[in-house]
Amino acid sequence: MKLYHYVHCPFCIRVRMGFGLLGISYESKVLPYYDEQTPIKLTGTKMLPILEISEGNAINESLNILKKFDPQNLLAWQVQDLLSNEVETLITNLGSQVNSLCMPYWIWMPEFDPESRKYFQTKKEIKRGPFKNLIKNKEIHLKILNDILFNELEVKLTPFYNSSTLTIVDIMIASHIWGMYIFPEFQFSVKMHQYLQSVKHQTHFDYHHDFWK
Ligand SMILES: N[C@@H](CCC(=O)N[C@@H](CS)C(=O)NCC(=O)O)C(=O)O
Repeated sequence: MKLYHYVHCPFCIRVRMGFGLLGISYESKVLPYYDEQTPIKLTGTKMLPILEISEGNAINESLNILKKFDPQNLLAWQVQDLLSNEVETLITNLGSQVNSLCMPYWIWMPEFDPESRKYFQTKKEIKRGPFKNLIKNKEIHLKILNDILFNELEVKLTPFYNSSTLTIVDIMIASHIWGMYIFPEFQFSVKMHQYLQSVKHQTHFDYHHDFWK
């Protein structure tokens, strides 16, 4: 099987983490961001992650991909079903701040060649405004992010989100905030860092693996 993904993409990280925990092996294919043709040919939409299960059989949507490969419910999907509204709100709020903070830095990682950088920045600036302003306003985004991390996330860790063992919800959360590890000078609290490292350990996750193969 082939997983088409972007290294920075939280939804792609979900699948990489989930497959790591489930012990599912795949060929990793990092696509350049400007490549519209490959995803459209595979699923009809320019959206990753995409899993090509076999020739002519490809699926997208991170959670659907993971569900298909977890018949034993090792990711405890009932926790996500039970908390779906709460988790969706949390992830949307976290994602909004993480994207505003990390997008201007993601584009300087090796995954982005000049053409991809230009494509990404042009597309994302339509929604978020000039990246220059995001950098200028980073203290505001950091303050909001830290408040959410502390008040809405840390308090729910027991030591996983509303659970004593890791569930799909932890993969959804960790993949969405992982990008902050590359944000200059950002530090997670000790508890948050331990939580993320625990998710990393159990999912055998290696963020930059594809750059050093
Ligand atoms: N609901 C989808 C969301 C996937 C998604 O939003 N992927 C983004 C990257 S983070 C994408 O492919 N964007 C393409 C683009 O903006 O050109 C999932 O869970 O897989």
